[in-house]
Amino acid sequence: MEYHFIGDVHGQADRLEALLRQLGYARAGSGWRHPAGRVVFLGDFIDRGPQQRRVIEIVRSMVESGNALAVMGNHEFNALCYHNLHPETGQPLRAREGRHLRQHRAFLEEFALGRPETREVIRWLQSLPLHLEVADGQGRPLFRAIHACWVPAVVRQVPRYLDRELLVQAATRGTRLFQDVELLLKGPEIPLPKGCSFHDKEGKPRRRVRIKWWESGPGATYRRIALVPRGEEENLPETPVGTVGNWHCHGQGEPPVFFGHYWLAGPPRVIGSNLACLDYSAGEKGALVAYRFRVEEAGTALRNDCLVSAA
Ligand SMILES: [Mn+2]
Repeated sequence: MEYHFIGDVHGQADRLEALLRQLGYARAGSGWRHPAGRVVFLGDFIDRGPQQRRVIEIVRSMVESGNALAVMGNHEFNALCYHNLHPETGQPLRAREGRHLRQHRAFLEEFALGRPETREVIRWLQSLPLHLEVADGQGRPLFRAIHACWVPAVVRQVPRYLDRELLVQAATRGTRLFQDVELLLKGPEIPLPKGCSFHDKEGKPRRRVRIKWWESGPGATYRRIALVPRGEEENLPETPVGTVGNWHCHGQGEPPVFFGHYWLAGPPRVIGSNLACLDYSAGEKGALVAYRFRVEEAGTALRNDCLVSAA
């Protein structure tokens, strides 16, 4: 038995099908099937790319036929908020304008706001878990899957599924659930030291920065672990982040964590013996990347030769 973890698809159905073929899947109805494997999609299948409908059809039919599992990404979460209204104010949970509209345009072109089929797809997106741990026959954890960042203490306090009421809470800034969902689906962000800032890709000055949590730890420096547009690194100090930046809580002996979200570049590589990020920017020009995880090899270190990619 194998699990095939697939990173952020972002509307690239052709690449997804090429990758499934390489992994040994064959077409079955509107989805795909493997004789001894199933996919685990790591979220962010929607937005950006040109084939929203086809990607949703593939992912959904594979999940519904038991040929795949999937977790929710920040783009699916944002879509839930965009398409749902606050029960008291009647306003969308995510404002339908500016950056939010731009980020969601490719989806809206294929699934117009308010149409019954759009509402149906959104309801299905809401059925996806925020985090997933799969155990073997003896109840020992085999692996963990999350869109951006697995923090055990946070995962324990976040419900797996968002019903209507929890969705409203998760969309409301200031609630604990809002903070927790941000952390799991977008990853940790830390404040910069006094006087420091950098410019984001829209040129806006920022005083908080997203980090490579898997390289974090009290001794890591801001410059080394910050995720900033190219050229902005030099605005960040070479001083250690200290305790604010200690998000690497996945020691040896913990089951492997598979995640996406981080738009990595360069040749795909596992991050460590029990960590693999599978997002190599397939939403733009990068490859779509999978990790082939054999259940018999559970407990051994993750390996680069298990990575499979489709350009
Ligand atoms: Mn993402």
